[in-house]
Amino acid sequence: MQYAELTPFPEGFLWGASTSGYQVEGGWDADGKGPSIVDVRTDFPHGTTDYRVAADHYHHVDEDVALFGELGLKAYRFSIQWTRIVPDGDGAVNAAGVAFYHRLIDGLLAQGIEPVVTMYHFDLPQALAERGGWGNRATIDAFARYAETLFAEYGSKVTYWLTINEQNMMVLYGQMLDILDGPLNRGVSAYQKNHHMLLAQATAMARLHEMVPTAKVGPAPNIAYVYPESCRPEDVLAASDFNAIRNWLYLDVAVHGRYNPIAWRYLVERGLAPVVEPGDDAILAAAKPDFIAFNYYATHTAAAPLGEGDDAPIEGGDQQISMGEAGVYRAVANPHLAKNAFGWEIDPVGFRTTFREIYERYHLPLLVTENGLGAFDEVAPDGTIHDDYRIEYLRAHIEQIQWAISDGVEVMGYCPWSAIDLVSTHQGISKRYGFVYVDRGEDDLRTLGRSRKDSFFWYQALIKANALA
Ligand code: BGP
Repeated sequence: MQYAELTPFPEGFLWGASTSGYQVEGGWDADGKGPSIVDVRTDFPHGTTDYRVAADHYHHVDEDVALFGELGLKAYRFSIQWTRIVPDGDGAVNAAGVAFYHRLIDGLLAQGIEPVVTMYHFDLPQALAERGGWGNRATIDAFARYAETLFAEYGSKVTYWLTINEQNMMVLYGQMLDILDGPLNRGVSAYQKNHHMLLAQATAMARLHEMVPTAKVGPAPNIAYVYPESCRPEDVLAASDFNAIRNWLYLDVAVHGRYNPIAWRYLVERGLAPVVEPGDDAILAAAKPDFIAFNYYATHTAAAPLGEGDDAPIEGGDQQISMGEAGVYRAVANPHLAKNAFGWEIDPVGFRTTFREIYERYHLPLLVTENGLGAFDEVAPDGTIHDDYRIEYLRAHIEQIQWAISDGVEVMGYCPWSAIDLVSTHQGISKRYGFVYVDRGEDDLRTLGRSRKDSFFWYQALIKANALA
């Protein structure tokens, strides 16, 4: 639909930016922090760094927050590392870890920046992984206790909470990217773990509402609308199946407290359905999110499967490169879309479609917690960083947010990935996303100094105007 005039961004729109704890902080064992599954990883793709130093935000926190203030952020979405707060995942609380996030949150509030806190972003405590990870129901209780600690500590300062980052990506690609619960637990079905994470999420949402009635909480999956390759009815069905398996499974449980029927049928048919214990349904049904946060990078495109055994799976998928599944759908490239340097498609209009689909299904306010362009940024001899390709990407996506708002979708804010350069989930630090450049290479830590990219000044002006120029 087209409009004579677009609706302006509302007053108080949360123009923000995002990071996650393990990808930005470094200080992986500082001040009593315990190891998480990402800290103990050794199998990094050739030539890419681990997470021990990352962007060293742990030691640059005041400088970084000052830069976020200068950028004019209204919100900063970050994650708390479970192992800073509870080093072994389920035991004593580490006061120094608690203090670090007070310092961060207080710094943000002093700059007028709303903290948006993710409780868990891929960094399961290694001690819990050694006791069965998400396959062990005890991890649900450990997460609930950790969440209660966060609410008791930060509940008076933080309004916006996110439960689990990209649970759907952990289930679909977690083993490949080593972000679910480590190599120790590969024998247990990812959908049993998923069920336990859904219970952990529901428990945390309900507990937050009891402990901090003014707080607002939402799930934070990666939602990418799936197009059919063509209007051939079989392609449309395949896209509908992949939408149910990739997207709606997670949001239906989070919002309605019950499994999506098509996704459930898929799980049963494939022998993947989790064991649901008495009482689980009531836990899922009792929790109600206040909003939906979602990460969006691009849509996917699906075609009808060729037939059991005939589908050649695409090798090496990730969050944005789907692999297809024999008998369910074939993953195909969308010929109408360009790709970034890492093979991820770029689809701003699909962003608007994704907003509309989510809003029509769930009728809850939407907060974008990730969207952005990974690229190999170059520093010019005078120290400037001309990331006009990133500005283009962000501009095109922000335009589509305004179209979605004009469509009547309630959009709370936009937190692109990432506030500052950080380490990718599987492609190192050279795949940069930030408004702020961090001077380090994969192996060479260099100065770890910070500089503002061109996108920093562009976003600063946009936030000030509360509008696209
Ligand atoms: C999302 C994750 C982030 C982040 C981002 C970019 O899936 O929530 O943690 O890293 O994608 O992906 P990548 O780091 O693989 O480039």
